[in-house]
Amino acid sequence: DKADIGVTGLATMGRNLARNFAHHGYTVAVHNRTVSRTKEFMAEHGGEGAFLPADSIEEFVASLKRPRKAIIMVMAGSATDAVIEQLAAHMEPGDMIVDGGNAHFADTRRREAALRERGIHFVGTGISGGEEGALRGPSIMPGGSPEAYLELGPMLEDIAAKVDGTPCCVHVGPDGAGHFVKMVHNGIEYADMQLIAEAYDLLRQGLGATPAELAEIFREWNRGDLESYLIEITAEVLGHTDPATGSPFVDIVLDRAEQKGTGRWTVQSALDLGVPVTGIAEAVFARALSAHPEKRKAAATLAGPRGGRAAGGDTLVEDVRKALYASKIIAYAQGFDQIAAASREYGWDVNLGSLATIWRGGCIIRARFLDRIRAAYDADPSLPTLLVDPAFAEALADAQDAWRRVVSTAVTIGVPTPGFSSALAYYDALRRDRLPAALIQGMRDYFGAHTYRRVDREGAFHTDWSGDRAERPA
Ligand code: NBP
Repeated sequence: DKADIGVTGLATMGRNLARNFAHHGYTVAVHNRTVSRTKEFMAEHGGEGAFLPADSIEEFVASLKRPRKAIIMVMAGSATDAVIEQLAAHMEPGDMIVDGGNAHFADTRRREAALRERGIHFVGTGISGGEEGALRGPSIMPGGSPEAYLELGPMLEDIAAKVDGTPCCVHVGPDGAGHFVKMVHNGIEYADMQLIAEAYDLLRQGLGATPAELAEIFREWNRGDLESYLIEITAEVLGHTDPATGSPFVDIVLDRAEQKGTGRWTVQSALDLGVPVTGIAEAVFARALSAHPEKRKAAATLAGPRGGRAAGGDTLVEDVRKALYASKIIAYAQGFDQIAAASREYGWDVNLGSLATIWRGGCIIRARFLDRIRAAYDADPSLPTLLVDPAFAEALADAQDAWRRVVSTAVTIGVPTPGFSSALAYYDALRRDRLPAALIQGMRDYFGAHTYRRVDREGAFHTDWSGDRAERPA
C-alpha cells in the first residue's frame, strides 16, 4: 500500500504535522535525514495511525501514491534546496513538493520557477500555529499553482484549524504568495506584541500596578474588542509567579527580545514595495534596541522627566485599552496594504478578505477582530485602506481622544511607546489634506533639480534657484 502524503523532516513541526494527517485518516510516509529520528518517531507515535517510515529519500518517494505529494519540514534555507533536489531527482512531472518551512518568498519564487521547468509543482506554504497548531490544526497559507491546490487543498483543509466549521486554509495565490502572506502574518504578530507590551509598560509605570493586577486588566480586556490569543496569553504570563524566587515571572525574565527574522523580512519587503508598515518596523526596532545592553547601560544615567505617575487612574486603563485597539487597527491595515501591494507587484490576485478568515484560528494572531476585517473586505473588496471601512473609521473616531491622551501621558512620564505614537502619526498623516511633503519636494528641487509638480497645472517644473528663480517646465 502507498501513502497519501509524505512528510520529510521530523523535528517539532514535521512530526506533529505527520501525526495530524494520520489522525485524519491519511496514510503518511515519514522520513528524516537522520534515520534515528524516524525510528524514534515510529516508536513514540507509530501506533497513532497509518505511517510508512522510509530510511532513504528514494524509498520515501517510492512509497507515495501518484501524483506524489511530499511536504518538506526542514530548517529554512540551504537545507530546503538540498531536500528539494533529492526529492525532485526521484519524482516525475505532475508530482508536488510542498515546502511548509518559513522560507523567504523570493526563495519560493525561485524554487517554484525552477521546478515548473521540470513539470513539478512547488507549493510554498505558510504554516502558522507552532508546535500545537501543527498537531491540532494550524492556519495554512499555500501558494503555488491552482492545479496543485486542487489535489492538495482538500487534505490541507482537513488538517487545518476550523472556525465555525470553516477551515483556516485557502489557496493564497501563485508561487511565493503563501510564504509572503505568512511573513506578513508574522510581522503583524510582532506589531501586536509590541503594542501589548507598551500597554503593559504604560499601565505598570503610570499607575504603579503590579503584574498580577495587570493580568486581571488583560483578562477583562479579553472579553471585549481586543479578544485574542495574544491578549489571553499576556494575562497568563503576567499572572505567573516564578517558583524559584516567588517574584512575578515577568520580572525575572531578561528584558531582551529575540527574533528569528520574519519581522525583519517583512520590513525589508515593505521598504522595497514602498509601503509604510510603521507598526511592524517599530516592533522590529524595539526588539533590536532591547538587545543592546551595553548601550542601555551607558544611557541609563541620561536625564528623564521629573515625577513619575500618570494622572487619572481608571481613565488611564480605559484610555490605554482604546489606544491599543486603535493602534492595532493601524498595524493590521498596514500589513494588509503590504499584501495588496505585493499582490499587484507580483500578479498574485490575493483575496484579502479570505486571509482574515484563515487567520481566525490556528495561528498566533487569531482574534475576534479578524471577523471585522473580513466583513470590511466583503463589503468592499477594493478598500483603499481598512481605515476607511465605516466600522473601523468609527472605532478610530471613538478611540482617538483616548489615544492622544495616552501618547501625551507616555511622553510626559517618559515611557517609550513607539508603536502607539507611530500608529497615531500614521493616522494623522493619512488624514491630512496637505502634507509637508511639498516642502521636501521644494528642497529636492533646490539642491538637486529633482523637479516638482504643481497643484494647479499638469507637468513637472524646476525653479532656477541659483539664478533668477524663474520657473521652467522640466
Ligand atoms: P528545525 O527548523 O529545527 O529543523 C530541523 C529539521 O531540519 C530536522 O528534521 C533536520 O534533520 C532537518 N535538516 C537540517 Br537542520 N538540515 C538538513 C539537510 N541539509 N537535509 C535534510 N534535512 C535537514 O525544525 P522545526 O522547528 O520543526 O521547523 C521546521 C520548519 O518549520 C522550519 O522552516 C521552521 O522555520 C518552520 N516553522 C516552525 C515553527 C515552530 O514553531 N517551530 C512554526 C512555523 C514554521 P536532522 O534530524 O537530520 O538534523
